[in-house]
Amino acid sequence: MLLTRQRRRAVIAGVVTVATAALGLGLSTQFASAQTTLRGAADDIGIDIGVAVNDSLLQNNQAYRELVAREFNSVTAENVMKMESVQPSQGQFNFAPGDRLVNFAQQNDMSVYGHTLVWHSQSPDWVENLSGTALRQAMENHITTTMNHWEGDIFAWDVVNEVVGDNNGQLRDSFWLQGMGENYIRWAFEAARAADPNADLYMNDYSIDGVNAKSDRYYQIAQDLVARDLLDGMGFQAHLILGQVPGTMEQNLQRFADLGLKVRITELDVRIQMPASQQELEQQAQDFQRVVEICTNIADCSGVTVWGVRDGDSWVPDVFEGYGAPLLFNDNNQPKPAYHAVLEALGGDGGPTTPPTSDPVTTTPPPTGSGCTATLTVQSPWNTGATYAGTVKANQSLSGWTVTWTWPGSERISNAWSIQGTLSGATVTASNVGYNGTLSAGQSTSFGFNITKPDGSTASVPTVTCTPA
Ligand code: G2I
Repeated sequence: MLLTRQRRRAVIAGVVTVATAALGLGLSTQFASAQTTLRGAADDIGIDIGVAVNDSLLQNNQAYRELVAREFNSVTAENVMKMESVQPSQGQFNFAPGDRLVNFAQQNDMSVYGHTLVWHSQSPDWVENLSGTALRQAMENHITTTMNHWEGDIFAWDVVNEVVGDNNGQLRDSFWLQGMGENYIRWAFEAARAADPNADLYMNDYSIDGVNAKSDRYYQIAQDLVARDLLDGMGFQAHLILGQVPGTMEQNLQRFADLGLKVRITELDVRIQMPASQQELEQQAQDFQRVVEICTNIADCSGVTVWGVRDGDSWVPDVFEGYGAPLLFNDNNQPKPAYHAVLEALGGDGGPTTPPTSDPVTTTPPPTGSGCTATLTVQSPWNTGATYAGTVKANQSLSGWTVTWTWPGSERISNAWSIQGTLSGATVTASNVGYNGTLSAGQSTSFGFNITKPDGSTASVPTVTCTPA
């Protein structure tokens, strides 16, 4: 099934009804849906959660395909729709790899975002050697032929990519600019509009996520193209560094939306200096969450696309030496803290899908000298919750035990196993259940629970008192 602009709007309309019904029944107090996949949650709120797809992994790696299809409702070709891939020799088009992605997307009910028609990088040599009218004709022919081929399959295109340089907002001094002059941008959009009037036409770039000279220049170009009805959206790549979501990002996207444009986060990743610590992975989760929230805060944000699936798939280590781990999944296809944070930001249930079995974050030092000692360990934190493991160790033989502690902040137990008692308030008084009360000296037993912490604070580790029954 094709996911066009029109269909997405219909999806949004459907969601309003469902959400209203749910509220009427009093089903939701925290407005979190029970969705446990990114795409389930994103579908509920009518936006795209996309991913850049690597063609050779798509062909050869079943686990990769399953992960993409399970978690994302939109795809972008990481490389195979670029000009050097689509038209390696003049007039000879190779659509097969792109078709493979389009077929995969249609089989899995995903939309396809087109990347990209006019870019200074990954262009074939033959086109770089043209100029003047010959270059213009080649550009227009590439746009027309490519968009016609995927008309109805690709709902939006990065018509031009990275056309502003990093030097004070000047146009990038590319072979396109040198060969045609600055009108080439408008000519590209005119060709694109004519080729597929139903596709959304975007500009796209990096380092324009906040308000700065480069995004200011895009704002000017956008005003001109909007006045000519040639532009529908602005793509913000958001290749970010840990802890550096620009403070002006929401304001920046909003000013483009206020021009009547859609906005989209098109290539999100958050790179970390390696090796990444647990604390850095938590910071990364917050960064991802913030970016997704910026999109959900803006009515005309069409979605968020992450630039790759697993950390090992990313372009980052090849280009930024010493940096890595920028994505939502690790190389065992397991979700990272950032995944849970994105799921929550989309309104889904960010709870852990695979609590880690090792590498605990924090452990309380056990008090000594009493009949029993107890510890709490944060096993798997996410932004507004965490899973804890508890242990009770008998220092003498016991026929039962009680552990108590007080949460310092908004933490509250939502569900627990292998304990019972007064669990849900700020002060917890929990006792053994039937099977784990009798312990001989030196023996240990375990229990566990999940908490919610609506204020997003760090999961704390309170001091636990253990008392024999
Ligand atoms: O550079 C990151 C992204 C910046 N915005 C535009 C995106 O299109 C760009 O994507 C990256 C791909 O993720 C990389 O996979 O673009 C790179 C090229 O500029 C891609 O890298 C290239 C490698 O450098 C080549 O060695 C390789 O042959 O991918 C090629 C095809 O696999």
